[in-house]
Amino acid sequence: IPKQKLDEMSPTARKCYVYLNQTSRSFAAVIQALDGDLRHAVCIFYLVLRALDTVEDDMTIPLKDKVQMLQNFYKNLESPDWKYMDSKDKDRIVLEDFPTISTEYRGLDEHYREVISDICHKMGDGMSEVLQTEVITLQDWNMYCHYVAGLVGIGLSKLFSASKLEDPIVGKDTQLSNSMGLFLQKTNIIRDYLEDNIDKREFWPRDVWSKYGKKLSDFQEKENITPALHCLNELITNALEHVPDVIKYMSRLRNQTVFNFCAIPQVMAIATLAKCYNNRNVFSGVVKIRKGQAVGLMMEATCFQSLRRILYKYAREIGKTIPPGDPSAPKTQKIISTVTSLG
Ligand code: PS7
Ligand code: MN
Ligand code: MN
Ligand code: MN
Repeated sequence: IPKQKLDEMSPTARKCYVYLNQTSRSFAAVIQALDGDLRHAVCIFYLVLRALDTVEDDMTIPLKDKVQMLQNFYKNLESPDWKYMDSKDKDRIVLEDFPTISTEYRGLDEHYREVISDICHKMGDGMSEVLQTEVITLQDWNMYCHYVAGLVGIGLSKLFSASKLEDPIVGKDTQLSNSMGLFLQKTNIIRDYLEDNIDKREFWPRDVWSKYGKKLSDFQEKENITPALHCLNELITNALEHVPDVIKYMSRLRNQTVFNFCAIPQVMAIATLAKCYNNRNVFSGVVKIRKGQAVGLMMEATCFQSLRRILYKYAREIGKTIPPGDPSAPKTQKIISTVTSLG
């Protein structure tokens, strides 16, 4: 943000950008590059959801209290004094200084406020529902991902259209916005197998992993590596099913800053999936794309043609590494052919 703009900003607005940069490695730069008043709306949307997710992730809050907090969270947007001082999370600042964020929320245009409040309400309800049940079927998996990421895509798309930087259809077509979020969230859940397992959180759907093992944590044992990889490859194949929707969604965007904001997380996700595919390190550590690769992707993903080139490249890379005897091989092959032949 230019220095002159910073000088004009109120102290609470300025603090919000400090919190954005403190709490997000992946979104801070692209949010700050957004045009017009969309930038501030998305910044506040991010911080509100970061606060809600910090409550969801806090394993020290008793279940009953957490359910109440999540369901009522959207009401805090209207309460100038609400804050929460008992979090130990690395991002606790957004809860401890929530009054700064809610002050900025209340200063937003009412079209933006409606979207943010509605998504926050639905996400809090969804998170509290999922807390009390296990992710069993693929339908459960899609449902959880809808609550924590599909709704983000739907809300962001409505903000884009409300800003007039994008056509009304972008905000109305919730199926495609949902897919944009699901692709990111599934990638996150697949990659974070070990981290979530250590935290005793299970996001891999049981109907899938139970075909390959007795317990999800058994995939950490060296002797189970073959079924573990088969399970991993099946989930990656499932995530790839969202790519055709991602391409269609991205083809509708007209504003360059909105395009970059949307494209960068999607190309990071497909590069991450390509790196995780059939990779045993998912079960023993963190699999992350290299910094240089990430920077290259961010610079390249600035127009529809290059975005498509990147998606094809990683899809083909996965296609080349399908191991013989993998139970999902025909399905994987099929979705890769679909993605690489889209006109
Ligand atoms: C409002 C930019 C662009 C149409 C906090 C962006 C956590 C993957 O928890 O921080 O650390 O493992 O790595 C972001 C669609 C949401 C979905 C969801 C809101 C894309 C609260 C991102 C960010 C829609 C629930 C962050 C979904 O991952 O996860 C804004 C279009 C927050 C997007 C969470 C996850 C996001 C996530 P963690 P990360
Ligand atoms: Mn969470
Ligand atoms: Mn989280
Ligand atoms: Mn995660």
